[in-house]
Amino acid sequence: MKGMSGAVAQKYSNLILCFDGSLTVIVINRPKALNALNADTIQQMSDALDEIEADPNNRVLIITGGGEKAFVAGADIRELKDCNGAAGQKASELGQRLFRRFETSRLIVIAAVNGFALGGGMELSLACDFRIASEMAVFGLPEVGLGIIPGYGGTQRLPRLVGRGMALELIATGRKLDAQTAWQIGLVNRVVPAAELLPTTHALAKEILAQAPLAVVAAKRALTRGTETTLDNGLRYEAEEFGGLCASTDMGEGMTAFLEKRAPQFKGQ
Ligand code: CO8
Repeated sequence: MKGMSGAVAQKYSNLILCFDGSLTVIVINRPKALNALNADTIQQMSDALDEIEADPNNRVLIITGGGEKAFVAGADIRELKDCNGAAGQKASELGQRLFRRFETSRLIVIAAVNGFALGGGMELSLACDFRIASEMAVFGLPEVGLGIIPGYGGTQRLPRLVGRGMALELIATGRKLDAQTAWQIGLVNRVVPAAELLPTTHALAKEILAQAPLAVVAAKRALTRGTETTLDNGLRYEAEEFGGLCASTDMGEGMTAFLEKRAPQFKGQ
């Protein structure tokens, strides 16, 4: 895989997995359909996540799209068009369950958005912890133009990220956004030239991996739980997490290393 190092596994027909120490990259790889998410791909992503989470050494996950054009161009319209009401609701719930797992996973999940991130593809990126975009990225939720609405969490996560007014404008018009505009409204953390996307995302992952593992997990958990409840509850979660970390070996190591003016050797304990 261009721009990636580490062991490559190709046991999934629609995904490529690259393992590089504690970092894993999932490449969604159906370039002929612009990586559209069909039921098989959703299932394979769920299986891959099981596999990645089962190894405690894995701590950061990057999700990106295969080929030159797309991150993910949405749910697979060929499959969707035959959905009746009940099947549609089930399909929506299936994708929602997978995407929710990225949000609640102990892994830090980064979307490296390399091209079209439309419909379910943009929704996938919204369920990641943050998004880094190539200059070629195009975001949009065009579902209302197909007679549906975002069904993989877009109506819920987009307003939480960019505010209700902006979210409803984007959803109700189905308008597409270039990467720079996505950055201006706070949808992506940064925009980089296409060739820099994976190196930048890897460098970010390495920065995270250099920190105390339990602290990173606790920070994500506190943020995720806290932003879904009242401030008082969130502050309680934060204090609980803080207290838990004060009992960790890595806290002793981090602070001792600081005082001894050396790099810490964290053990994830
Ligand atoms: N599903 C299936 N096939 C797709 C999709 C898709 N979402 N997007 C592209 N493709 C296919 C095309 O049909 C085409 O296939 P073929 O070569 O066999 O005709 C191939 O990919 C290449 O696409 P284009 O020729 O259209 O490429 P262009 O460069 O001309 O256009 C676009 C690129 C602008 C990305 C265009 O392909 C497009 O508009 N795609 C559809 C985008 C879209 O509407 N996405 C939203 C889908 S609905 C959704 O995501 C709902 C999510 C919630 C679902 C919850 C329940 C399941």
